[in-house]
Amino acid sequence: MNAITEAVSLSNSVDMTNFWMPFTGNRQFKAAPRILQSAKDMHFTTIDGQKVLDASAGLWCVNAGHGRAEIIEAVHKQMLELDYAPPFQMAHPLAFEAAKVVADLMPKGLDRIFFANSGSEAVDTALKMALAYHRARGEGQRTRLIGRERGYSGVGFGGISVGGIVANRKAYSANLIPGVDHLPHTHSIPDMGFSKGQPQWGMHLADHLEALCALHDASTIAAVIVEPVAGSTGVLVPPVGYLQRLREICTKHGILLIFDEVITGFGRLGKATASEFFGVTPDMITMAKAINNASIPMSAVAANTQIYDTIINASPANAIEMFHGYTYSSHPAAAAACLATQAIYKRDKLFERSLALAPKFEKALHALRGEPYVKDIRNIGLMGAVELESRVGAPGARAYDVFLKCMEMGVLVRFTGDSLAFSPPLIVSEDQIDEIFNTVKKAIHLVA
Ligand code: PXG
Ligand code: PLP
Repeated sequence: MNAITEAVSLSNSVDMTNFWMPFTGNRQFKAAPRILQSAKDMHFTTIDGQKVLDASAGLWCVNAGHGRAEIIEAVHKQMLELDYAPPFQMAHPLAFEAAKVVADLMPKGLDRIFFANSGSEAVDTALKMALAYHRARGEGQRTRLIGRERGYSGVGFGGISVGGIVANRKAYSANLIPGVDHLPHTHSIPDMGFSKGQPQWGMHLADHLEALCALHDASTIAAVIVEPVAGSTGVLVPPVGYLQRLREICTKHGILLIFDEVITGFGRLGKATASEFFGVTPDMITMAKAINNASIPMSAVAANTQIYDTIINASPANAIEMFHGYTYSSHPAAAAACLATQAIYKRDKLFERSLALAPKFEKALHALRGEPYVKDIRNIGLMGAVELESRVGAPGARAYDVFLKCMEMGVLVRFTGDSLAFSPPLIVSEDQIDEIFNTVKKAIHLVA
């Protein structure tokens, strides 16, 4: 039985009415569902037993590959011992241990770790920290937040306000955080098409931050938040010098710089952080996903010591210094998974492996240049995208069809608009990299 028949028969036996699926065409999906049953290492298995190579590490998150026994055992053990501990006014040992392990991987100075459960919550947390920090140092007028066009920082009201994806914003437009402004995105195919790694063109776009400082007055701006590499909108790699320039302008004007590393964190670029990879240190880093191999919801903000000290010391000694936290902040199971995951990354040298595989990945990806409808290809580390020409009047349809065809041929890719995105687990083999891009090539020929 093929995947579609089996999945449709599942839809006949299971009532699919009640599950309101996230970021999914619910009607389209439920008419022809794609159901995953299990996963191990580099592969998912669908409900009908078809093996599918995971070219996207789930949603950019399963960096150590699927079904890692050490993580599962650590979670199991932890759940037997302590299933839950309130994180407000109480704690458990693994919370401190996980914070220490994460802090040790962060750039120097970003050593205070606040836990949340999703990238969206980490972003909200970091934005609140920025406001609290300026307030604590007597600059409470710094309330303005600066994001970027084509940025994705999750779906909380904070994230969609600083984010730059129209579809995520338009229905909520009147209720977005007031006073937010945006930098221009850095993508321009005529100027940087088919760049390998960082484009040479585009550093000047960071100077737009100076223009925003001139427009609003820098003294009203609390923070700038950008993804070092924009992931969700199709792997937009920062131009050479761009992040350095943002850092300089922020420092000059006393503005906090936040890197949203929910996708780039934990080895995607071959280092623990994109910050380390690019040699630019922000004031805060948001992370999630691969922090614990996506096995249990967990995210974090790493803040520099000065931000922590400023906020903490602004309150009386026995007061709660920051009114913020989640029921599941530093959940014991998530913390156990985090420790086990980080031990795997370290023992198996997966960040180094990612760095070493990047040239092979780049070569195989860019070999798609010249194939039908391929409009641009871009990459950095183990993340890459192929942008296809849109069909007239049907944006996104071509990439969707390629995604379906790849799935049928046993490879799961991600698509966004008319871009296909690739971010395999860091355990991917060279042969599997070839398998991914050979399949994509065939799929483009078959359906594009
Ligand atoms: N910041 C960044 C940079 C992200 O990529 C979030 C925040 C929000 O994280 P949560 O855990 O709240 O989803 C993200 C999430 C995709 C895709 O296919 C990307 C994300 C999530 C789902 C799909 O591009 N990124
Ligand atoms: N809504 C209500 C009624 C709550 O009591 C709480 C937490 O206690 C929340 C929302 C927030 O939930 P969480 O801490 O899981 O983010």
